[in-house]
Amino acid sequence: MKRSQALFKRAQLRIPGGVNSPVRAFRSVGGTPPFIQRGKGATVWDADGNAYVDYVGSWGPLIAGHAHPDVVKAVQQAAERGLSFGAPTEAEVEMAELLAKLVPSLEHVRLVNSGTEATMTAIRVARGHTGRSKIVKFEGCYHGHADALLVKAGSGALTLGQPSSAGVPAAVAADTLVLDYNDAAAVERTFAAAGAEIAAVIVEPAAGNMNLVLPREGFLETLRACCSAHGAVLIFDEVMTGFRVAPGGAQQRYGIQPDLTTLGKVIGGGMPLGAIGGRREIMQKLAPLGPVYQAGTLSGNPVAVAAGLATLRLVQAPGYFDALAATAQRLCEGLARAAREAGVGFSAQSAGGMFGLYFRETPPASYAEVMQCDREAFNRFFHAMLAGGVYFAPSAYEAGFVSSAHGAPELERTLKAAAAAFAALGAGA
Ligand code: KE4
Repeated sequence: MKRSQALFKRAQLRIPGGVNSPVRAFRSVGGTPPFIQRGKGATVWDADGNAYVDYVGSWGPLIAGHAHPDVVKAVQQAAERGLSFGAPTEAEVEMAELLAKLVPSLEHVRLVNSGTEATMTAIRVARGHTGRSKIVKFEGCYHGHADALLVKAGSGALTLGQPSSAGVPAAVAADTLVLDYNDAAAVERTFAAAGAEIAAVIVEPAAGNMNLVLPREGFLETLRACCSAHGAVLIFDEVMTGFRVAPGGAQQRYGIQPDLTTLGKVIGGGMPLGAIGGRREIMQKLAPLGPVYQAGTLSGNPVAVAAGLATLRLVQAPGYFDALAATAQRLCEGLARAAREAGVGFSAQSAGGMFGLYFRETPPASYAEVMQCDREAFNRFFHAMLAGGVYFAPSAYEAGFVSSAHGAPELERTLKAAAAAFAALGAGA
């Protein structure tokens, strides 16, 4: 990885940590991150010419694989008509109508440039709509880097949050309550004690930022019931799960209708695009109609929207989603079988086109259980797989993603590398 090492050294002279997003720096797994030069389908190549089967997919957006011809053509054609106008365009109307068709709870939609902007706006419009300040989030869920969401649990479940990042004022964190994911009883207790002060609950309806943790039976239902009973806004952060765990997102998979939904990743197909949508009466609080301000120079950017529309057209093809889910399932079954044969404590599970790999006997159902996973074993596995030409997320606390470009050859290569990696782990290497 000589060129990547030289590039990483150079990058660190001018960019904090040498990266433009922290997880890319490999600090959780150690070593030098490969500098990726290009991607095609399920494969990416690094600056030294090494090929990898890619299960990061830019952290979810590349559901149709890298450089899909339909997406590249749509981007080229849009770019030739101009990159940005700062004026309304027909494509944005098409995107809003398509999102409302695919996710019926989206009566009104506002396009933004990232998942962070979408969740930041969702919190603000929920507070504007209810006139309340407190929000509830869950330990282990990540909703982007807006101040109000960079908060960790206070000393007790009902005590107010503390900043999880420097630079977030204690006063801002104090309005965020952090509960345990999947703990429905804690949600009920919190609403019983402070329901009238809660503007919103924001949740990853299937959590993908503490590795993959699925909602327990009744958890999302409890959130829905408590928010409805106390007039709080239920926000499903579907930036990762949207068009990933089901064609209509987690709200379709689990049959729960939120008041607001945030989207990102897949809807931009790899270009910067996010969205916030939901009940008309809440969304109409947004400027220019209502008193909640929100804006963006490049919001609804025509090139990004073109990439997103082309990607969403691909995702809607008959059988597309079932094939994607089957690929993720086959990957998980194959990895679990290889680990069992090597005597390594390991489990895996998938939800639609996303999956979790765990160095523990069973998939975790809470943040505490995720913390029981053998992180050292994951790191050794990660590097053995990277050396074998398979690129998983460089952290034990991230979910993985397949694309429609992942087929039998990619699976075969992955399971061959996994057999060697688990054998080495089993031998205590
Ligand atoms: P962005 O601002 O990164 O587009 O979206 C933030 C966000 C919001 N909500 C959820 C559920 C998310 O998963 C994310 C971003 N996900 C991470 C992956 N764990 C992005 C990768 C990164 O931070 O580099």
